[in-house]
Order: sequence, then C-alpha cells, then structure tokens
Amino acid sequence: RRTETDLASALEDGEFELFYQPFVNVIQQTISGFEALIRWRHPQRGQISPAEFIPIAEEVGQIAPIGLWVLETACRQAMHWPSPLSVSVNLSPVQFREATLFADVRRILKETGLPPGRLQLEITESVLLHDTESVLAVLRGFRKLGIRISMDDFGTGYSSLGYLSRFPFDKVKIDQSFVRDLAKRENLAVVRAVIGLSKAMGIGVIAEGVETAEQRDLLLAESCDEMQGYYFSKPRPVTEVAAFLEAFN
Ligand code: G
Ligand code: G
Ligand code: NA
Ligand code: MN
Repeated sequence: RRTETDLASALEDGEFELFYQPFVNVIQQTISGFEALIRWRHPQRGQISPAEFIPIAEEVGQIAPIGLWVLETACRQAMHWPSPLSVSVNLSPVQFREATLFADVRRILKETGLPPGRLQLEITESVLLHDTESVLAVLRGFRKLGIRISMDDFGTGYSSLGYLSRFPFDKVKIDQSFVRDLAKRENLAVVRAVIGLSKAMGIGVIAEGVETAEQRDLLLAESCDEMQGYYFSKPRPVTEVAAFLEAFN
C-alpha cells in the first residue's frame, strides 16, 4: 500500500477524475454552479477518497501538480456549461507556498478561456495562519482578476471571525458539522450567528452537507437560501452534469 509512490504516477497515468456537486439556490430554484471534487481510481485499490490521499499529496510534495491538474480540468470542463454557471475549486494551503500559484491560475484561465468571473476558489482559514501578508496579496490578486473566493468549512477552525474581516471573501461555506444536527441548540446558534455576521458584512452564505428536507427548511427559516448536499445531489461525474441541469430545470 504505497500511496506515496503510487501518487507520483497517478497523474500521468490518468487515474484522477473530477466529480461535481451543485450549489442550489433554494428560493429561486436555480443552480449557480458546481464544486469540483477530485476522485482517484486506483488500478488495484479502487476508489480512494481525497480525505485519504490529499493530506499525503501535501506531505510528499505532489499537491502542486495535482492541484494545477484539478484547476485546468475544472476550467476546461466548465467551459462546456451554460454561462454564467461557475466552477468552484478547492485550494490546499500548501499550494500557497508555490511562488507561481497566482501566475499559474492566470495562465490556466487564459489557456482554457474560462471568464474569471466563472471561477471560484475555496480556501480554509488555515491558509491564513502562516505568511499571512503574502497569502493575502495572492488572494487580492485573484479577486482583482474577477475570481471569487469562498471560505470553506467555516466554523471548524479557530479565530474564524477575525479572518472574515481581514479579507473580503465573497462567500462563506457553513461547515456540514453544524448542518448535520441543526436540532442541537448550539449548532443552530452558530449557524444563525454566521448567517447574521456574513449578511452584515455583505458576504454570501452557503450551507454544506444538507441531507434532509428538515435541514433545508430550518436553513430557509434562517434566511440561508443557498445550499449544497446529498439532499439535492451527490457529487457526480462530469458526464452527468448536463443531464442533471436538464432534469433540474
Ligand atoms: O469529495 P469528498 O467529500 O470525499 O472530499 C473529502 C475532502 O477532500 C474534502 O475536505 C474536500 O475539500 C477535499 N478535496 C476534494 N477535492 C479536492 C481538490 O481538488 N483539492 C483539494 N485540495 N482538496 C479536495
Ligand atoms: O471540505 P469540503 O467541504 O470541500 O468537503 C466536501 C466533502 O463533503 C466532499 O467529500 C463531499 O463528497 C462531501 N459531501 C457533500 N455533500 C454532503 C452531504 O450532504 N453529506 C455528507 N456527509 N457529505 C457531503
Ligand atoms: Na470545498
Ligand atoms: Mn467544506
């Protein structure tokens, strides 16, 4: 089980694939875009979860090439979707250590032709823990190009609130751990506070991990209109995106 050594050849052997999970505006009944989620079809071990291999890729220095493959593939595939549907790509904190990250993203947009306004990048607050000034400079550069930036897994890190004021995020993604048990008073309180704070700051909010109609209704009652989760759709292969959009309309 040599995940490290297998990772090195997985890219050139074409073993990665992107799945897509929609963002749903529940009030308008529209899809605003899809999040790209990487999958690894290992020839011997079958599907390996990114939860397992992304941390290893970060450790062994493979996340930079894999991350660029994800960006390039997501932008290229999103070019086939009706405008203005966006694609949202997860960036690892480790990718920010590459001095070329900004130039790489700009080059990929140019090469694929995807308008920057149709690309979103998802970062976690851990990105802002180290070398904050250089990270902020890169994030500002992205935004200047017209790329939108989301804060992912919001509420799971520490000092989350401070980070929101340090950078003009476009959107906050409420972590699924809070959505899972909204009947718990503490969770509902966190969700309510995040929604209130985001709205006061002019930041969009999306709830992740919505699995039931009950969760959907509780979130709607809190004025959270945008959601993502198995209730609406699991992540699906790119070949199913067109049919999903057709069926949703
Ligand atoms: O898709 P799934 O729920 O199995 O993803 C598990 C974890 O892997 C999540 O934390 C998700 O953000 C992360 N992940 C999925 N795709 C990517 C990717 O392309 N890049 C990075 N850095 N993380 C990803
Ligand atoms: O860290 P990030 O938020 O990017 O991780 C997204 C992960 O959550 C992906 O692995 C995706 O497959 C998973 N996911 C998406 N929707 C749901 C859901 O409704 N329930 C659960 N349990 N996981 C979900
Ligand atoms: Na994400
Ligand atoms: Mn998330």
